[in-house]
Amino acid sequence: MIITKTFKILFLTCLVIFSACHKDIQSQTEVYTNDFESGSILGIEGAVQSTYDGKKVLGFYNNSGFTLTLPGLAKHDLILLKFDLYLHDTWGGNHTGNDAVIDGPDIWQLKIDNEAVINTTFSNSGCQATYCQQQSYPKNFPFHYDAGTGASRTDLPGRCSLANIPGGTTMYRIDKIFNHSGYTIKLDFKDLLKQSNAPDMLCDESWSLDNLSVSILTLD
Ligand SMILES: [Ca+2]
Ligand SMILES: [Ca+2]
Repeated sequence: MIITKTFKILFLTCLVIFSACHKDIQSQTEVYTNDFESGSILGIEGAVQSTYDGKKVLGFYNNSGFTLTLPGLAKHDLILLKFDLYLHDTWGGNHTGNDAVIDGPDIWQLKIDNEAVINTTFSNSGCQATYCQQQSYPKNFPFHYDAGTGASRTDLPGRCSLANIPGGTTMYRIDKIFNHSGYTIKLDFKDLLKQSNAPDMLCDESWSLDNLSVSILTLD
């Protein structure tokens, strides 16, 4: 298990910093962790607290999101972000609709210090032989993968427009390393959802987030 984790960190490091492939991770320190069960939202702007599937989460968001700012970080070369991202209801991925209805693309973003490091789409449409609203995740938009590619859970119930329908929510366990060395980090989690014919946007499609962890890493 330890070998697998170490290998993964080294592999991801090589993806992030090609010139640093000969370097090893020297230290890893978790500087923020929150499962939101206590209600603590220190350092978070735009926090909305709700319960989904029996767990307290940040959300639900549509055309909005939240910002976590962490000052006073020790010297580091990389950051490791982990979180559970829940996409609720009728996310349509790359689908853009037609002249009558604009229904996408359904974009979700993570920005680090105002730079979008994740800019992707998710789809809950499922895929049949003749119909599939594709998504960009696990790559950035525009890319083409089947709905649900990379998801950790595809059997969760919808929240509002697909309430209680299995598969109406998908969950992605995000676990990524990024370049970062600044004293302060600002993390923006947001969406740019589109659905011009929805009477209630938040009910039509939304997202929430749980189990957020931020670690700083140093290289040899
Ligand atoms: Ca929670
Ligand atoms: Ca949409």
